[in-house]
Amino acid sequence: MQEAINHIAAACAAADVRYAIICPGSRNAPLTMAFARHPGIKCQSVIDERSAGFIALGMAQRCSLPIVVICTSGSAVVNLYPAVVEAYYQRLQLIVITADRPPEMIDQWDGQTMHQHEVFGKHVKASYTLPDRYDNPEEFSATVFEAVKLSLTGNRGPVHINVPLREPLYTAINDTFEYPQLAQLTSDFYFGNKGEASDISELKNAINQYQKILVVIGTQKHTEMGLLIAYQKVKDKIPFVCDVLSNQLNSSRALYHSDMLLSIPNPQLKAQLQPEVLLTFGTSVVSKNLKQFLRQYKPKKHFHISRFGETADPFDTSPIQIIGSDRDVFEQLDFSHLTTDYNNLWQKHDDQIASFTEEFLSQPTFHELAVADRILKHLPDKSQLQLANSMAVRWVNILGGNKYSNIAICGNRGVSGIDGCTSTAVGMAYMDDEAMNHWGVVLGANTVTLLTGDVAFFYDSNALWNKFAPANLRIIILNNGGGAIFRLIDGPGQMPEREEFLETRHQRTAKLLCEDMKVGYAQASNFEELERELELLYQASDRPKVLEVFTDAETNTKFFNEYKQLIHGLE
Ligand SMILES: Cc1ncc(C[n+]2csc(CCOP(=O)(O)OP(=O)(O)O)c2C)c(N)n1
Repeated sequence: MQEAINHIAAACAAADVRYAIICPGSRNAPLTMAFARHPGIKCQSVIDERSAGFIALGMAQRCSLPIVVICTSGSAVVNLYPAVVEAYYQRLQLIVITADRPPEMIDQWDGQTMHQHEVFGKHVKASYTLPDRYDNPEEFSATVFEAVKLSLTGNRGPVHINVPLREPLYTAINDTFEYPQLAQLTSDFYFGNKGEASDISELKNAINQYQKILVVIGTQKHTEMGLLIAYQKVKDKIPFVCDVLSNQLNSSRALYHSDMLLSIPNPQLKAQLQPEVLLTFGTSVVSKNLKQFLRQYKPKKHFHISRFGETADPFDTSPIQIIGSDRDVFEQLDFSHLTTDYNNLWQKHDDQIASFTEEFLSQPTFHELAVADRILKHLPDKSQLQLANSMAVRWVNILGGNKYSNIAICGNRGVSGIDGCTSTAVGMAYMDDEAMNHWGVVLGANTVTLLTGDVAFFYDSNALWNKFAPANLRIIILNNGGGAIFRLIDGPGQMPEREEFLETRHQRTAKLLCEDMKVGYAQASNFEELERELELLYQASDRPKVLEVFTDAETNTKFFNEYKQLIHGLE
């Protein structure tokens, strides 16, 4: 049996797997041995499967390589589910390998046994259950190679490989394994798998016919050079709205404050800003105000441009799908007839919000929006920012955090759970710490900062329960004593159950947890402490560091409401 299992590791290595996260267990011991002894695969141990899934996801967010996560049978498998779903919606190349019992043992009251075949349902690109006979190892490697390739093909995504394992499991404890030599996935595969380019005549006609062309860039993993070049050509004529996870156009004069701009309840202004033609790139947008604006003030035509095509219709505008590279599409379009009026209108309002926000945040009161602003201004150059769900990602969106040059921003907006944000940051920091010499990874170890709320942090505190917690990781906890989002969003405001059942108020701090996990810890409760601790936070260390910033939820709410009111009053 072990020989067949070794073919799984060999096929993964041939398909460019360099990293595997392995969770403990007995049923998966043959897999553990096969991967841990493979000379081309670096393995790390993570105990908690939910955290392991998100660590692998953070690694996949940071690089182009397929990332393997392995666990034992039973409930261990479904603890990977949150990360699998998130990877599915973020289109990340996660290779989930689960040990299973042989089929005759399912439903026989045996321990750690459940239905694992296709357990991730529609949230994987494909599910495979390998044979429970081991006399044809080539079948194992062929299936696994295909699975990893599928994960990397077109719109990426997770795949599930379920491996029934029959006792005895420990036949090869002292063996030195010989792995089969398999044909490698060529680099042409990565560069060659573009979709068929679309005919763009309808797009050309629409651009020629109208004046108000709006570009909206949703979540994208990397800066797309094609978009950057296009932007330089048309920036005076076409507004480019960059959502917080768009990773585009940093430090140029694109629009970063559309969230607050479009919160202004002024129908005349919105009618003026309404696009005739909408061009979208990337996937989802964080800004609810932007979504609502586009749903209500619909363009006459919406084109979505992507490499492989999409099926989503987030603004209810029936987008026409254009398959092609941004650069190729833009190069074929002529914008010479456009005036600068429409762009000037967007730009004027965006600038106004930017300068008003600066002025508002210069007040001495210590509240979370002002804290987030200071943090953004202290981020080290060329570093990574991971944003936890809840207010962290929203504050940075409101502040146009993506305008700061050289900061790459990620977040788990696939299904927006608070359950794996810290683990994702650990995975991302680990990849940067590795800084390996591979074209898929940015060279040089960078700092990764996680900005998180207190509930999200405590929810996923097992993220730090491993030996490799990377030294380049910095965690900033915005501790307001609960899920303060439920005070800030429209709806739950005065609901009597809010504090107990939504906000879940608590008195916890991260101090003891950090001591326990041997992680650096500091606190701040005013601007002076915050400035001082932010300076210290980014000094080099051999372990991760946490800075916990305490604010008062009521003050945060009061100032945010005041900020919104004042913005709504801007002419
Ligand atoms: C797994 C999961 N459970 C529940 C939620 C619903 N939820 C969204 S935000 C939030 C509270 C987060 O609180 P915290 O991390 O302290 O951030 P804050 O609201 O204070 O910004 C909850 C429970 C979720 N998004 N994901």
